[in-house]
Amino acid sequence: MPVARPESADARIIAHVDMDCFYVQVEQRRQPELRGLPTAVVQYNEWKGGALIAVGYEARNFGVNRHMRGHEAKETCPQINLVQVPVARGKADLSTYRNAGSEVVSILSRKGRCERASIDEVYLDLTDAAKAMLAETPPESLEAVDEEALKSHILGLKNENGSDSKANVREWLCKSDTDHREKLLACGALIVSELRMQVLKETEFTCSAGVAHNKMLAKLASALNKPAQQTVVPFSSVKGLLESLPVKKMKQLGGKLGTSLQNELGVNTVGDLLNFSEDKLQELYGVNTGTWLWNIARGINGEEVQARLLPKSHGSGKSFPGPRALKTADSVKHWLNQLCEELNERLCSDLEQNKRIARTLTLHASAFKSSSSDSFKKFPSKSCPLRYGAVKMQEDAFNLFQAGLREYLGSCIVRTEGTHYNGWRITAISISASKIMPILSGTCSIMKYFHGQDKYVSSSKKDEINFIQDAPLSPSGSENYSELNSIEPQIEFSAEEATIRDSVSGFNQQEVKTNTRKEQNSSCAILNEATDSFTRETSPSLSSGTASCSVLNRSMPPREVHLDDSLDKSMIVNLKQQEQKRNASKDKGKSSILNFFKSRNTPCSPCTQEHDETIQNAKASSSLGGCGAELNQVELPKESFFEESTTNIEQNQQRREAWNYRIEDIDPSVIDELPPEIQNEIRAWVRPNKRPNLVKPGSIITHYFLPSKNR
Ligand code: TTP
Repeated sequence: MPVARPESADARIIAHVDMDCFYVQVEQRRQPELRGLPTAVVQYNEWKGGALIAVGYEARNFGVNRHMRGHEAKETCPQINLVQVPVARGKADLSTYRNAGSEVVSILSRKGRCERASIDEVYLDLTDAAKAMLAETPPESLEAVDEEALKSHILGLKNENGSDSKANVREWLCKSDTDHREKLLACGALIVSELRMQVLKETEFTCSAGVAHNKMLAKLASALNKPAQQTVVPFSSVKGLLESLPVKKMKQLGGKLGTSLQNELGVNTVGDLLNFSEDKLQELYGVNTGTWLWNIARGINGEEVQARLLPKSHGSGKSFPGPRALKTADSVKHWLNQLCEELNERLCSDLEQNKRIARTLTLHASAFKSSSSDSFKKFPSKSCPLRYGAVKMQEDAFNLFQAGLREYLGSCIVRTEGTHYNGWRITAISISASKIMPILSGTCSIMKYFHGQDKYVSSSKKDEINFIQDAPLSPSGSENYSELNSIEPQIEFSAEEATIRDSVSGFNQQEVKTNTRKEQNSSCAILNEATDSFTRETSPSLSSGTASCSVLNRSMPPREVHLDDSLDKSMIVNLKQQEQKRNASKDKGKSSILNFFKSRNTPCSPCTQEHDETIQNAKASSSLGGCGAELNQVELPKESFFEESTTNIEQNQQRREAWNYRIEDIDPSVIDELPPEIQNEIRAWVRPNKRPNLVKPGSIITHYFLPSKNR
């Protein structure tokens, strides 16, 4: 939904920079012999030569467009060069393009606040840079104006395309008797042309840009003159730009809202909106949307450029159209494994390069049932706390799929294993990692923890620990940059939630050792270890502390654990506040532990053995109040606790750790539903002061949850 934001009275200088036929340029840089030749990038696929996803400007001159398939492009332009998107794990691998985008971002971000809006576009707030230029070297003082700046398109400038266009542009840029805002805009144009030249020099890529007083106008302008050009929108030209702009071309009006404006109000251009009062628009579309529509008709848009160079979520997905739809659990598992491998790689490199970790794993799918009246029912998205490591992620993703499928089919007895076809088909599936945050600085606990841990830490791991210590405290931004290969909806990250605690609750401490053996990727292994350590260090500030520390003796050598002096006090306050807030808002009736208890005796519990760690982590997170409120958690299967044996005390203890945080959140009515022999024990937990620290070997509850053969 669009959000109406008032514009500040002070003039801002905003640029939108968009790469030209980006994937084609990346391929042409890789194969310079393709430069200047008609070229397109095609998504691998045997059907009609695959789908075109990027078309070079030379090919566009021959009439090739992105809606064509490879064969049609060949017919239209026989000499076209079709380059296939790199493939990895049976699906498109966009890492080359992503990295190329990052190269550009690193250059563009040199002059002001930079927001990476997609794989190949950024917004820049150049207000400060423009003000500085105006104060130090105003355009009118320049002896020579850069050639690239002289090629700018200044909207509304007379004789813009005439023979003396450059002279006109020079005159506009260097005008001394104009208003302050226009002068700043001229400075912005000079800065952007310089940046674009720098991008070309350092990356060999061309880009186009729009320079205006707000994001909306800058974005509209950048598309007006492509490739390798820039367009400037003076205040006086805003009306002219918008009055003939088709309403559907406006960001956020391409869908239902735009259609409604067309069909119900006869609004075909943005300018047509000027015929409606703000009251009328509010009456029709609500206060917020009404005001937003009224604003955009006048070119008003107060949206800030967010300082964000990194994506807010990572996603990996694949579609299986038509006959390629997945019909068996085995095939779904196979593809989920591929997607998880890719996602895990990207998360690990994000961790390594940017010192960030993700907290939530979400699965989305599109499905249909072959014989059902509600065949249009949506496959529910499912989330759980994210655990690093491809194997764990694969297990969790498949559990999420099974949970989603059960709900989708609305059936209690669903076979989700093997090759049996159950009448469902999956036409697209994706997983995403969200709630990404920097690893907190302000504590050197992790460093301390690893000090002397050489047997666990390779040299590269040591580097990583260093950056863990150096990482910034707060998240780098609060808005998503949607990756193009991801089909997930973007999940908002609230800066308010900048705590690592919930995320680390998802890491199974028991697996620390095995991770270092099992996981190939050192970053992930180290993260599991590091975050375990972090849990132990930070928990005391939030709960009693002793319980969280007790696990130290298990998988790691003993060490002194204390709340690090350098742990930022404000962070602790912040964590406590969040804890209280979550406590207050939590819907007890929906806590995952409640689900667990409920599912204990329901016939809907799945017959398949689901991995207990997911459940454990999901439960831990939920009981910690982490994501539970907003996530569609996996229903907890009874089997998750059935695998325990009485000798596995540490494991029990560990599970109890997770419960300990929020045992008081258990709805008392749930306890009443339990068999009397375990009610007392649960009640003892619920009374914090009397809560035992350890599950006793002979604990009734341990027996209760054991498989019957072991009872
Ligand atoms: P765009 O910026 O939409 O287009 P473009 O850069 O190819 O061309 P233009 O000069 O007109 O801006 O997309 C950026 C890249 O994203 C594009 O090169 C390929 C990729 N992409 C897809 O993979 N699928 C899509 O549907 C679209 C639109 C783009």
